[in-house]
Amino acid sequence: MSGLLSTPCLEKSKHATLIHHIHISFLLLSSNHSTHLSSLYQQRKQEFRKLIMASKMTAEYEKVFGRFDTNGDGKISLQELSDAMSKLGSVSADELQRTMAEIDTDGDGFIDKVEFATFCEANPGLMKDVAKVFG
Ligand SMILES: [Ca+2]
Ligand SMILES: [Ca+2]
Repeated sequence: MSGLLSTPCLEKSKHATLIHHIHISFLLLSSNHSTHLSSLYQQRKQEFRKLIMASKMTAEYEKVFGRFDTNGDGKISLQELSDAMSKLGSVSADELQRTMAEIDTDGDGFIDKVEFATFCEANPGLMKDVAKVFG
């Protein structure tokens, strides 16, 4: 049993080191403006987001995210958020827009897993209620 338990810990510290490395190159690249480096920077940024996601996304968040993301494309649209929120109780269009704006921090109109996990972490009480309804 202890052997089984030690694996996720190792994985976690490996992630932490990787995140650290990528974060450093991220900082270095962001100070340079050449086109080549800026595309590299975009790539790094994506890798960085994936790593953040891997370290933040717990099994519980995954499960709740899956309930919201009904078409399974890996992001939550305004319509999917609306469907999910109506299951929790009635919400006005205004509340829906505000919730979307609050969670969708990069403003692309969709909630991705990083944004979702960040919101879950910031609102543990709310997420418990949500998990009860969708769990
Ligand atoms: Ca979706
Ligand atoms: Ca977004």
